[in-house]
Amino acid sequence: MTAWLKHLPQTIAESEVDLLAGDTLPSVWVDRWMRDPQREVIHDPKQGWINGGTLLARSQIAARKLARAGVAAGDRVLISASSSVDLVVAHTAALRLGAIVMPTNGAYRADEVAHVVSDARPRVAIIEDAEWGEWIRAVDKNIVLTPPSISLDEGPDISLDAVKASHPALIGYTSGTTGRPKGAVLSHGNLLSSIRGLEIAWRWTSHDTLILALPLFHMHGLGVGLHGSLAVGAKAVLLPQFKVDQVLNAISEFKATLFFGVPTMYSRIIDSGRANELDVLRLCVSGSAPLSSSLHESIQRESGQVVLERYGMTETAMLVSNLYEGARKAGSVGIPLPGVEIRLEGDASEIEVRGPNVFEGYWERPDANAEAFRDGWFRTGDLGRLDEDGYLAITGRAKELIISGGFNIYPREIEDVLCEHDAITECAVVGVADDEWGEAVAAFVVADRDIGYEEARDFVGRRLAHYKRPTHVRRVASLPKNALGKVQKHRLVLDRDN
Ligand code: MLC
Ligand code: AMP
Repeated sequence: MTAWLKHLPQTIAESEVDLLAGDTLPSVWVDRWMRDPQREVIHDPKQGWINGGTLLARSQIAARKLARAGVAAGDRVLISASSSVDLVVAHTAALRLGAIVMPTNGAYRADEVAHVVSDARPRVAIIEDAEWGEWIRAVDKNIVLTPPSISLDEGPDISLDAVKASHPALIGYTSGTTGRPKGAVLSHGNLLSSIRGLEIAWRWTSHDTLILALPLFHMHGLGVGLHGSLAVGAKAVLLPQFKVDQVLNAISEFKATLFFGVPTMYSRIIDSGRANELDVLRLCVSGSAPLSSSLHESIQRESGQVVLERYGMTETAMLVSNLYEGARKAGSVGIPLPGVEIRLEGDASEIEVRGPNVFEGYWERPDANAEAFRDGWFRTGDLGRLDEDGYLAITGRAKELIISGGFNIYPREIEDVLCEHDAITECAVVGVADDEWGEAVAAFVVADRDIGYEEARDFVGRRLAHYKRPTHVRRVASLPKNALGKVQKHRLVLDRDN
């Protein structure tokens, strides 16, 4: 039996599942907004509720402005801003125009911004930080800059919504296994099929209201929370920051039914002593990083909510999920979502995936594509085990990756920066278990003099996003190496706290 049939409600037969129904996300959204223009769709603290009719009109105007600035179908538009109605309008406008959106983490510093800009060469950058403008223009002075409100001249009426499922929609930057971040190109069909799968699996309907405090520059907040809410005609309440009190107050104020978060968010909700207020929700979802069994149990004990854990990636959108009606197992990410197939390969049992949600490849990186796929299956770099019910547990990673508070950190990037420090001759960075963040960054340095914790953090923080700063810094006489001179990271262990 196809594993994913377990996600279907009794009312839907396998033959009725059409993961590309509507063809593209913008066409599905536009259809909803035209059919029910009065319906409230998005709320932000500044603009309040915006209905479908307003989104339709505002995204059309924004698209004309982008077109006037030179954006044509297939051109890239970088978007980096905190969550707001304006950001949603800008994003939907770019997609309706057929542009490829590059959602970019606002914590990036100059080098990180320069890398994605020179790699994907956006025509327009929608940003809220003047410093970013300088960094972007240093790469290419012709890139048009605008705040999320799109303060550009409006062009003539143009035809929108002409994209097809096979056309590229997003470039999400991720480092995969090695090297500098690569752009994973997701098509409209990839994104739509993932949302259609979640719509079925999580019984997501227009009656739902999601509290969305995740940033809108990653798959979790953008590709699941925002895209899904817009596609099923549900409501989304945007919170530009994650503050426990604001989230819990919003749940009650907006009579919310859904909350999606990373484990660090759930851990903070437990620490607040207000976790019982999650009890009114229809569904709590966790993803992007492992949810420990103890946190899963605490949430259930405090609120009665059995959190549904799921697993996804930038390259694939959502892959596997626990069941809505059926077991939600702590420590497991569940069963493949509709249309998704998984297999475990090699001695290490690497998780490989196939399905309409899986991206075609990295932006202008045929070399990386050759490594990323094996016989048409995408190699996730995660290791897994299947139990007797077909539930997948993630048991480890083949790729060098630290996940801190749901953000991915690649040790190599921090090592390269630390090695620029004039007192550091060698260094190695590893992830260590951390109660709040899941994992934290530990740097082991060989240095001519003592490098203080603050000095190392500042040094990294000036060059890389804040969450990549080391939480632990150790000066060591030498790094453990094997006969070939490769650092044996498993032998780097913290003996005491900073
Ligand atoms: C903030 N800090 C972090 C951090 N976030 N440090 C390590 N890891 C992080 N993730 C630092 C700040 O710089 C600050 O340092 C200190 O922690 C306290 O900051 P804060 O204001 O309390 O943090 P906050 O802004 O509340 O951020 C915490 C958070 C955020 C959990 C809300 O990290 C977050 O939004 N995480 C979600 C990431 C996400 O969306 N991932 C999805 C990836 S998609 P100092 O020194 O100034 O005190 C994906 C696919 C899939 O993985 O399957 O979903
Ligand atoms: P990203 O590249 O930011 O999309 O992150 C994807 C990675 O996050 C995956 O390859 C996993 O390693 C990890 N991940 C996502 N969801 C989970 C989860 N529920 N449990 C453990 N790891 C997860």
